[in-house]
Amino acid sequence: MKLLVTGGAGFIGSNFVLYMLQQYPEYEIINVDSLTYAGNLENLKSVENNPKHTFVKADITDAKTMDELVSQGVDVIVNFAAESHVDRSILEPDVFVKTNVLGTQVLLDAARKYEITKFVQVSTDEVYGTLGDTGFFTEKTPLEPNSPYSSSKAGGDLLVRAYHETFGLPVNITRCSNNYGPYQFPEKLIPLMISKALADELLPIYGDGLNVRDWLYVEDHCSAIDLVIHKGKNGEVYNVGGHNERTNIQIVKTILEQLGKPESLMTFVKDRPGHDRRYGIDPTKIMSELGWKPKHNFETGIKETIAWYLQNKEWWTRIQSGAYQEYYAKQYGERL
Ligand code: NAD
Ligand code: TDX
Repeated sequence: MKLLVTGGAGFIGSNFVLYMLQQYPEYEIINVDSLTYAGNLENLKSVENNPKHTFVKADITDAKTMDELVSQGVDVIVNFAAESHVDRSILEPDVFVKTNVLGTQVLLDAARKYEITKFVQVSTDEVYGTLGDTGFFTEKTPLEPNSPYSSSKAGGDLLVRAYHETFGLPVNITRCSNNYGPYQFPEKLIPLMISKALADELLPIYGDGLNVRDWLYVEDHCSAIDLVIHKGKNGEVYNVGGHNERTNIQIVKTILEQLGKPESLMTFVKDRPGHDRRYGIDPTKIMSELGWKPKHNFETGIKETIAWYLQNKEWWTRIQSGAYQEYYAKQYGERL
């Protein structure tokens, strides 16, 4: 099998490439990534000499290059490439629409032209909007995205759906909850708080800190996508999550406790505009129809993740570069 993986130098994409090369040493992977601030070839160091893995630096909105790549006998496309950070989408929505909507359409056109056997769109629970205190997102929950990020992901999802309905393209959409684990860029809650706590800096908690996210260890997301590639019924959406709901304050306190740092580092800052209150996934469909089961529980997963960030300090200090500092000043300048 030959896979075109987009965004495979990012957090989940690189974990997925490493996972697939290990699970299926006979599969070929073309990994295409434009290496934005979030893409990092260091994540792929262990497979740089693997002849089954080819890295191509290109943008998914570049139709000519995507056509050329898919024409090389690709069977399956897994689309991870995206602008992924909600706060950045509030500062600069345009690039989110370009990559997450237009980029998806470019890939769908190439998929259609070369009659690939599966197109997997890696999407997010954020397209469903927000939950109140009770209930869960199912695949039938209406799409009510609230941020430029989630609305651009919903736009991509709708195009994927349309290419199935209109052209019969064999597609699946996965909608996973918040991931955590190695190689996550330190702008996202967990690695940001780890890096700040280690530096004894203030940890910025938006609003009252009682927003709830449903956390899944990244490897469990990879195993879900693996199953969808091989067993997903064409045209279907699969929600992915492990029922690990935590408030942001609980997450931050866990990190501080593990690192032996004081809770006085927590500081409450101005809320994120349009901040979704709660996400919670009902994973019944992927569990019962495809037999997916997460392997990691949150308590051990978070410990392993903190240990990884402690052991790989160079990885994240290197990427906290000038460009990141500029973003951070824009994002938090008025809050801290
Ligand atoms: P990330 O920001 O870490 O990685 C995104 C990757 O895409 C980067 O390597 C970047 O260089 C690349 N990229 C961006 N624009 C591109 C373009 N125009 N052309 C080619 N490559 C481009 O994101 P992530 O957290 O790994 O998320 C991966 C996917 O999973 C995204 O589609 C995201 O919406 C989805 N998702 C993420 C989470 C999460 O918790 N992180 C949860 C559910 C779904
Ligand atoms: O500094 C912070 N302080 C804070 O309180 C940051 C960065 C976040 N938060 C809060 C906002 C959210 O309630 O923590 C929660 C998690 O924030 P993020 O890590 O930015 O994730 P989220 O907005 O939930 O989106 C993530 O999960 C779904 C990913 O970034 C998306 O790509 C994915 O689709």
